Order: sequence, then C-alpha cells, then structure tokens
Amino acid sequence: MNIRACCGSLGVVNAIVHTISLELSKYSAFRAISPKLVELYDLHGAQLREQPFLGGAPSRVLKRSFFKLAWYRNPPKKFSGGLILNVCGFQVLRSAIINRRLRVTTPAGRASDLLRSQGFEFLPQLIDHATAKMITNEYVKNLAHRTVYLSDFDELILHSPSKLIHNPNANNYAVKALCHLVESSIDYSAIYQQVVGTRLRCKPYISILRHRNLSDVNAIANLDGNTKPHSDVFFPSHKLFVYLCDIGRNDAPLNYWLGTHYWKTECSRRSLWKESVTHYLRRFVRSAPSSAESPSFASQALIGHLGDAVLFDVSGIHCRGEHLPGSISDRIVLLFDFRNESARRPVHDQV
Ligand SMILES: O=C(O)CCC(=O)C(=O)O
Ligand SMILES: [Fe+2]
Repeated sequence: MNIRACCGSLGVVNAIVHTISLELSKYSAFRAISPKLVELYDLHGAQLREQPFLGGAPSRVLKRSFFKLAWYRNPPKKFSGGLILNVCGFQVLRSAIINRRLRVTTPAGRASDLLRSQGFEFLPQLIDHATAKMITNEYVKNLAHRTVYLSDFDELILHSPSKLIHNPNANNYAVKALCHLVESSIDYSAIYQQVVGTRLRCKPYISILRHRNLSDVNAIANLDGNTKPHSDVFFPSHKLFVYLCDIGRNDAPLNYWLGTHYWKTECSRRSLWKESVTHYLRRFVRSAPSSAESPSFASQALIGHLGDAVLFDVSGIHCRGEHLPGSISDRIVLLFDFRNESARRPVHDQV
C-alpha cells in the first residue's frame, strides 16, 4: 500500500472511531467507564442529544449503497436498472418485451464460411475509389443535415425503416438524392444474400457515421460507449460498414473478437440474467475474453482503405478503436444496419 492510500485508510478508521465514541458518549453508563467519553460529552453534549444514531452515518451509508446497488456504474443500456432490479429479472423482462415487439427470429445457418467462423467478412474494394469519393463529396454537401450526438460523433441518417428511430431527413430532397446514389452504387441486397445467406426482406437502416479525430486537440473523445468491447443487441443481427476514408490502426478502426459471435448468450434468458447481475458485481460488462483465458479468441483491428467494407455479426464482441496521435482524418463510415431484418415481421420497405 502506498503512503497516500495508507493515510487515506487511517483517516477513515479515525472517522469511524470518532463517530462511535461520540455515540457512546451519549450514554452515562459508557461515560462512567471512560473519561475520554466524558470529555467528548462535555465538548459536544447539547448537540449530541439531538443527533441521530451514529450521527446518521448508517442511514447515509445505506442510502448511498442502495443508490449504488440500484443505479450505479453507468451501465450500458442492456444492463440498465441496477443490481436490485436485475436480480429481480428486469433485463430478462426487458429483452422479452423488446424481442416480442420485434418478433425476432434466429438466422438460418447459410452464412458464408468466413461470417460463420469469424463473425465478420471483410469485403475489399466493395466500391471503387471514384464511387466512394463521389458519395463522400455528396455527404460533405449535406453535412448540415446530420444529427450531432457528441462533439466527436455525428450521423447523417439516410433511411430508417424503424419507427423507433426517427429520420429527420425523410423529406429532405438533397439527402434523399444522396441515399439514392448510395443505393445505386451498393447492391446491399446481393451482398446480404451472398454473405448472410438469406434473402433480405426489408430495407436496412442507412446512415453515414462520422467520428471526428480529436487526438491532436486535447479534447475529450469517444464518449459514446462503443469503445468498450460489447455485443450490440438482444437478438442476432448484422451490420455492413463501407469505409468512406482510409482507416488505419490509429484511425479508430472497428475491432472484432474473432469467433465470439458463437456465444450468442443474448439468446438465452438465463445467461442474460447472469450477465446483467455479474455486470454490477464484477464491475464489467461481458468483457472481451483475454487471450490467456481463451487463446482461440483474438481481436482483430479491421483496418482498410477507402471503398473497403466489412459485414459483421453484432452478437460477437467488438468495439471501436480510438483515434491515436498520428491519425490524420475523421473516420467516416457508411452504415447499413440490418437489425430490422431479424424481426419476424419486418417493415417491408421497397426491397
Ligand atoms: O464504430 C465502430 O467501430 C463500432 C460501433 C459499434 O459498436 C456498432 O456499430 O455496433
Ligand atoms: Fe456495437
């Protein structure tokens, strides 16, 4: 223990001893045994009589721990509610309600070999440079219509099939033209069918995500929680990222823990319950498996060039890397989120 920690714990011990002594000095029987308690009583007598038991410390501690148990630790959404509610099965109920509403099906096992074995398939040069540049140029012209979430994270929503996610640009002519350009350049239905192995039944959510590079300006970055290893949702689903810039190791690449999509723990209510409770008890979310613990799981930074793409299973563990010094640009990625596709009754929207 270092000196500061040692002094800190001595301070706590002294405070506890002092609180107990004050409490004991309220009673004549204890004062009769200890002159020190008499001294304390003489010093604080009048106030002491009005003070609650142990100066109110137990109720303060209880309140604070209840708060910690109930809500503390800023949990990711899927573990929200705190320990007490989670022990009572809150997450299981929540997942049941969400999945019932979405009527989720499990995907058929016809996925490509790579998607099945690793949880993602990298698609080099899905679009050529010229097309990628054209999309980026149109994107830049429409920057004013983006939704800003954080100082370093914004999104231009091109299409949302879900009523749960409002598309502020649904009637914006310029953004719709950009969406049209994207759709005519990228045959996402064919890609989905080729990689995931099933026919797409509804149009995916489409947007352009921008993570700004603040590595050289001393600002707080990456507050959106996706930089922690996590799996996305309660049900199986896929996302396609098309890179609209070069993404190297220093440019906040997507990291994926190969093979972890097989865990599929979200599908099991018992493990969801266990995970949500252990999150609070052990202070971590379903964390990435350490290589020592499981040598078969290793993470891979999915670096790539303008026009490359990756289709990944969101139930595998993944996270966004950070912009590191040396990174020269913002990270711009075109997202196709096939989440709605996993619903048993998806919104059929022009596929
Ligand atoms: O931005 C990234 O690289 C990862 C984001 C993420 O976690 C997600 O889209 O599910
Ligand atoms: Fe994610």
